[in-house]
Amino acid sequence: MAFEGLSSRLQEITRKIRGKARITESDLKEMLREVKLALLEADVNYMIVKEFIKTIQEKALGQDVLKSLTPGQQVVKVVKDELVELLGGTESKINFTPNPPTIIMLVGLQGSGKTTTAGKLANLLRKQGKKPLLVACDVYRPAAIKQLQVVGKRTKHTSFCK
Ligand SMILES: Nc1nc2c(ncn2[C@@H]2O[C@H](COP(=O)(O)OP(=O)(O)OP(=O)(O)O)[C@@H](O)[C@H]2O)c(=O)[nH]1
Ligand SMILES: [Mg+2]
Repeated sequence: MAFEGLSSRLQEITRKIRGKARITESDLKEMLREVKLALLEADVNYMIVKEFIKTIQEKALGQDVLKSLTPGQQVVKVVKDELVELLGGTESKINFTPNPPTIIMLVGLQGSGKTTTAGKLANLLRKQGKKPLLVACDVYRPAAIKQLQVVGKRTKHTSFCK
């Protein structure tokens, strides 16, 4: 998922609604439409976005949020709580072997994004002070080596090994 710009966009959307003394159902719909677009543009799966918006709408309408004294803040809280839930309430960590290298296996259907994820992981690990190595060993898949080079170059300082 590409989250660049998503937080500032959500901040902007919620800022507009937070200060409102009264929020109508159509204000809520308008805000949710903007949230939906922001999430879709950040590459979040359409079905997940649909479910996410539906849950927020149900919670906001069902719990008399709009009739509360601080509807804007309540709505923002509902959105925030759901977003935390969506992104995973728990954090998972990679277990590193005491004897490097740690080998990470990515499993997925063809074209599901394994190579791209390898590049993203390398980038993340490099930022954490690790020395990721992307090793292209697949000589059968067309252009697999070239693709890994391109993906790896984008992460700049990742070491390379053909
Ligand atoms: N929109 C979007 N596209 C992605 C994402 N991850 C990968 N892709 C694209 O999906 C296509 C396939 O990605 P790869 O990383 O090559 O997938 P793969 O699982 O390594 O594919 P194979 O090695 O052929 O099995 C590429 O065009 C990627 O740019 C993502 O998170 N969002
Ligand atoms: Mg691949």
